[in-house]
Amino acid sequence: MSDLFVPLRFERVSPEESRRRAFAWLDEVRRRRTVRDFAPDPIPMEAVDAAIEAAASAPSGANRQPWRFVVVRDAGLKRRIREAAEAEEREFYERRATPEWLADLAPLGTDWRKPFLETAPCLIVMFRLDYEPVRLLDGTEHHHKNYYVQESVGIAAGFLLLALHHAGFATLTHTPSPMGFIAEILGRPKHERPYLLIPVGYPAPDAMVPAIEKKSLDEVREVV
Ligand code: IYR
Repeated sequence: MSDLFVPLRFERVSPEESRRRAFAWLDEVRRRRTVRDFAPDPIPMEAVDAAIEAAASAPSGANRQPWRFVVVRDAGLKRRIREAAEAEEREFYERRATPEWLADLAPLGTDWRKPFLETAPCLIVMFRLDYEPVRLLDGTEHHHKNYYVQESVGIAAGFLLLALHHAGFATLTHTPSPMGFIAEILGRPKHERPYLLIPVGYPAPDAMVPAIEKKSLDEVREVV
């Protein structure tokens, strides 16, 4: 056998154990909420790094791992990101958003103000890499393509949100649009495209969340 393969490490558990684990996990996952009010308290950064490693273990097209995570802790950078995001968001709420879109957002109580971009002790900015530049021997640059980038990065983002939740942190999946300003402020190379901005921290002691519900199993799943 080729030594390009190694034995799978897999623990097969009983159906009862699967049921127990699945419901315990469901219970934990359901307690995750998107939080918009953060405490300024610091969080243990080794735990954030472990969550990023968990995210980076996600499956990806041809295992190309087309992502990059930038952890922003610097107060000056957070302020610049907040100012630029609020300018874009103002434009969105006051001009670009359709009435239908604004009506859909109303239950969430959001507006153009984004204080959490400064309050949260850290912002994880996820970038998608549609290709990676490779310098060839003749000095020219080749763009090595990545595959299924949207799918891959979406899966990694899901891993990240749950890993951070499991570690005891609150998160917000924030997508100011357009997001080009983030790459500029963080001085990222042009093959890195901003994908998600995830403030991470502890919730403010008086944090409130919208009273929204998830669709029931019967509404989201069919068995054929
Ligand atoms: N990006 C804006 C608007 C917004 C859009 C959606 I879709 C949301 O689920 C939430 C917000 C903002 O962050 O306020």
